[in-house]
Order: sequence, then structure tokens, then C-alpha cells
Amino acid sequence: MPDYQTILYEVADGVATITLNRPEVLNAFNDQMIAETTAALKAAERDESVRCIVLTGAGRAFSSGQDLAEVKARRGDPQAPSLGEHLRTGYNPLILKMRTLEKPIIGAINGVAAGAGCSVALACDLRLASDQASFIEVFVNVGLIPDSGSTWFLPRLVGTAKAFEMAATAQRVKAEEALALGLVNRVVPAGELMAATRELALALAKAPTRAIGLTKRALNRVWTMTLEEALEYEAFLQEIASRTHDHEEGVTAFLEKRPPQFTGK
Ligand code: LHQ
Repeated sequence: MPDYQTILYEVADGVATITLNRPEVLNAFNDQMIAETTAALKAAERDESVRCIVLTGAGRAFSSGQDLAEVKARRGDPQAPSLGEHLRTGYNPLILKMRTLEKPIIGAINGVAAGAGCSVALACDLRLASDQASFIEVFVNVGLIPDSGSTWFLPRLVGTAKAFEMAATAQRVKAEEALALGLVNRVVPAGELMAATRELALALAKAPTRAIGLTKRALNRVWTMTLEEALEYEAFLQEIASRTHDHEEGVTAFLEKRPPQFTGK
């Protein structure tokens, strides 16, 4: 197990939990935390015992986005990468790993998710929010555009007008409004967030992982497809799902009137 400095990584009962762990700066992403989060996702992807991933933050925030002290420090360094390069080599691979990893990722949004922290929250497959959570597309406050996938995820979740309003005004969207907008799946009292997350994660870790992974692949792709293409892609992916042990087990268990025992295979 690598010796992570900026995150916590734990695997238990089929669930890998990644905790962003720089609470003194509200879990702002520095280079090391971007790299370690990406590495932990790859470890969870490779580990066959892992069938669900939880991403959360230590302390009172989910993540405040890019560490601005690091941005400031790099300003004087002629060797430092430009912001575009920083995205291409850091955040973009992290977001792509979240979307291409064929296991469900639950964002347990424990507090504020701002800037790239908001983007990372939006890249999760599901979001359970504490009633203390909020979402801020804060980029405009520092003269930047939404990045790390926010321009892609946000309008798909809330529509273009609301996405533009959030991005142009950096308004804080609190948990209840986020629920009404479809930004989160569920809101629970802060003290119950991790228990509710664990319950959902354990259920997903016992589900047919291959079918869930293929569902994620389909939902990633359909946005740019015609109906005809989407139907064909469904047929292609269903062919794969139909050859899994879990498909056979699901059908057999139904006919034998017993609960299925899915193995993720
Ligand atoms: C922080 C941060 C932070 C450092 C709180 N950095 N210390 C991608 C590519 C490359 C470059 C540029 O950016 C990007 C993408 C981005 O993410 S751009 C957006 C960067 N993030 C922000 O602009 C958010 C800045 N933070 C805030 O606006 C507030 O902290 C929020 C609204 C998140 C929370 O406000 P409060 O609850 O009032 O907390 P606070 O502001 O008092 O923060 C607590 C501490 O955390 C404080 O330090 P201190 O020593 O005073 O206790 C802050 O300085 C520190 N902190 N965010 N991003």
C-alpha cells in the first residue's frame, strides 16, 4: 500500500474509501493530492475485491478546489507549468479516471465543494450530501472559467441557464437547493452522512459490478449519440453483460425464488 500523505485510503467489505485529507485548507488540491487521488482510484480499479468507491473529505469541507497558495507560489517560477498544462497533466486525468473506472463512485459530500472540488464532486456517479454541504462554481472569483469537467457535467445536471448562473455569479448552492436542482441524489443530516453512504456503498458492493460498469460506460457515451447509435451501443454492451456470471446468477436466483449472490464476475 503506498504511503499517501494527502489522502486516506481504506478498503473494507468491498468498498474503497478515499478521504481528501488536507482539512486545514478545506482539502484544497495541491499537486500531490491530485496525484495521490488519481493513484488511489487506479488502485481501487485494479483491486478485484473493490466493487464500490466512496470519495469524501476530512473535516468541514469536501474540497475548496485548487490550492491557491500553490498557484501563487508557481507564479514566480519560470519552470512551472501553465494553468492549461496543469489541467492537462493533473485534473484532466483525474476526472477521466473517475468516469472511465467501471465501478460506482459515491461522492459523500460532507461540506463545501468549490472550484475543482465541485468538479470532482460532479464527476462522481452519485452524490449523497450532508445538510451542511454546498456547491460553489467559485472559479469566476479568481478570474477563471469552470474547469476539471464542470462545463461538461454542470449543464447536463442542471441545464445551461442554471449552470451559467452558478458559473457567472459563484453563488453558493446549498444542499436542499442542490437536491431540487438534481445536483445531488439525496440529502441527509450531517451526523448521518457516513452511515447512509456506507449502507449504499455496501449494497452497491454486492451488486452486479460488471453490469454497473457497463451502464456507466453507456451513460458516458450516449450524450453524443443518435438514438439509433445508442440502441446499437446498448445491444453491444448487453451482449457483454449477458455473458457474465452475475447475469446467470440473477436469472437463476429469480426462478429459484431466492436472493441472488452476485460476485462481480
Ligand atoms: C484555502 C483554499 C484554497 C488554499 C480555503 N487554497 N487555501 C485549476 C487549475 C489550475 C489553477 C487554478 O485553478 C484550477 C481550478 C480551481 O479550483 S480555481 C478555484 C480555487 N478555489 C477557490 O477559489 C476557493 C477559495 N476558497 C473559498 O472561496 C472559501 O475558502 C470557501 C468558500 C471554499 C469556504 O469559505 P469559508 O468556509 O469561509 O472558509 P475560509 O475561507 O475561512 O477557509 C478556511 C481556511 O482554508 C483558510 O485558511 P486560514 O489559514 O485562514 O484558516 C483559507 O485560506 C484556506 N483555504 N480554500 N482553495
